[in-house]
Amino acid sequence: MSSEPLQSIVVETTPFDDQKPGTSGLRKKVKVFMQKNYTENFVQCIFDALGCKLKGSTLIVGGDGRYFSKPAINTIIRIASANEVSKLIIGQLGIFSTPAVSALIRQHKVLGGIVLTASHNPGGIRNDFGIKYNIENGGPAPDQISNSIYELTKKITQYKTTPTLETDRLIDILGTSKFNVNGRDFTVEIIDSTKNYVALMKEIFDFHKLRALIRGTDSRPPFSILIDSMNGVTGVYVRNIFVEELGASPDNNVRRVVPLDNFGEIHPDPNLTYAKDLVDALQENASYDFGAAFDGDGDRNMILGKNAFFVTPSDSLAVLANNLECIPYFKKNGVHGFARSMPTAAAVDRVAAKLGKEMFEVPTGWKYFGNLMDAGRLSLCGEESFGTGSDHIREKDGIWAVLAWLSVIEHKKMGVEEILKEHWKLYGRNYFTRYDYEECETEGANLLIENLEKLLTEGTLVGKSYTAQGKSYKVAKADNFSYVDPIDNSVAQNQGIRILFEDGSRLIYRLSGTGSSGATIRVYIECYEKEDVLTDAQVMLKPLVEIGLEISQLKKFTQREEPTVIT
Ligand code: G16
Repeated sequence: MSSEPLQSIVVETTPFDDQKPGTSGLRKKVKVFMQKNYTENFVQCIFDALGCKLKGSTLIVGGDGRYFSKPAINTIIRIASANEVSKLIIGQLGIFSTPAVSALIRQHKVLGGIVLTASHNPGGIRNDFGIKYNIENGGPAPDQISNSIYELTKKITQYKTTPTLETDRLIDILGTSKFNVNGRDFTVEIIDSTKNYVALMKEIFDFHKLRALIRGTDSRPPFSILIDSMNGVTGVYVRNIFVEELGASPDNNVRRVVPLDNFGEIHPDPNLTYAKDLVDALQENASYDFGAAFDGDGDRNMILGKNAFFVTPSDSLAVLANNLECIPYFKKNGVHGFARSMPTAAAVDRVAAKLGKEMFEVPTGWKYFGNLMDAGRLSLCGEESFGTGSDHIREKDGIWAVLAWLSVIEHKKMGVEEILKEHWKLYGRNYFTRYDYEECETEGANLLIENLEKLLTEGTLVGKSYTAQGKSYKVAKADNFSYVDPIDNSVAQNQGIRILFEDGSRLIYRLSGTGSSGATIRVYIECYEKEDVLTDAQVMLKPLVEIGLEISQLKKFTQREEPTVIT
């Protein structure tokens, strides 16, 4: 608490040429953010991009607690105070999951929030840090705001700060501190990181039923879960929700639930490669009925059944869409439309068609769902990149997805594998896999995309047949995906190269927008089978994978024999 009048100052600076936000905010190595004025410049540009709305505003600030979070938050506090922000609401120790920030922005009806995370990218001094801005609906800034932030970073000459504002231990202790900066009040409120989010989950789901599922009843044995926070921010929420509220055992049902600033040197990305520990744990111990993992900032999720039966995110979305009525939130609010990102397999489209719901296909990036939700046309959406969520907030939400799955399991009184098999029997199966080639040479990756674009321009792909392993596929359409937002008519172009075959199979290529070094090439492969629903996905998709590598000449452009990650 300080009432002594403080004066802000103006600091001269020069622009950095690498502050273009990616798929979701600016993500770079910690050492890049540590450069003199680097973080300051970016934060000032966020504020400048907000224009006159900033004056007198309140913002939420917090993140996954990764290395460099505290100095970044202190910088934000000082720069906010000098830019006439009225109040910052910050998670204790700087901790908020990404979904929790979204929930708080909405609950407090504030201007927006700053989320400090590089999501699923590794943390620690040698790894990644990130800053992203979320708007008043709680969602990631749309392209138009990110672009104006980027334009400002290219010409910034000064930033404003209050160097004498004492930030030492400010974010460690709950409570409100008031400052007087340039004669104006500036407040910093430090709040509990979990309280609001836990209350929201209790409104959405029937915790009584979920507790009975996990603890067991006289007529039903406990449903044994293993929830893995991968040393990320969800640890604090998992302890609170699954252990304290739902009665899970702190020793047997949850793991890696203490958030670490370097995630214990693991890659906190919930997929079959980086969450292999969890897969192994479920394979080794058949008494577990269910497994789930989250990424560093808590917006991604992976769902596993007994013996580590893997649910693709695309199937996860379709199953939830088909069963939403068992969740109190949807009973109360109704189910409007569904949506998925373009590379996500089209399993949910079949559910939408059957249930007579609107269905949207948007570019990769959660920011593209926000307008549809705000317009009341979208209730549930997901992405193949392990994101699932609903219109309760405007970010994807890992813990929400797990609670939704447990609700479906409780309602249907079936295990994960049984639920999937029933679903495929009813709808057929969209087989899907994604090949990631991480940290490739940027030049080779760009040439690969340019070469594909050339094929599109030449128009030689359409009508051509490709054969591999005795299976033939004829190209029906090939393009670079573009999207017109049905609400504000904004256009997003060049969102991924699509090769669509006559039988509905698809090959998609795009460069990741979330990496911090080199280029990551993603190849998405999908086919649909009405009857043959129980073949292993990698076996089923092998011919298409071969064709995908042939068309793109991936090995030639990257010198890579194998992908880094297959999901
Ligand atoms: C971000 C976005 C997601 C997107 C994902 C993958 O996730 O929020 O909407 O699907 O990136 O992006 P890319 O394929 O460009 O790497 P997160 O969890 O990293 O914030």
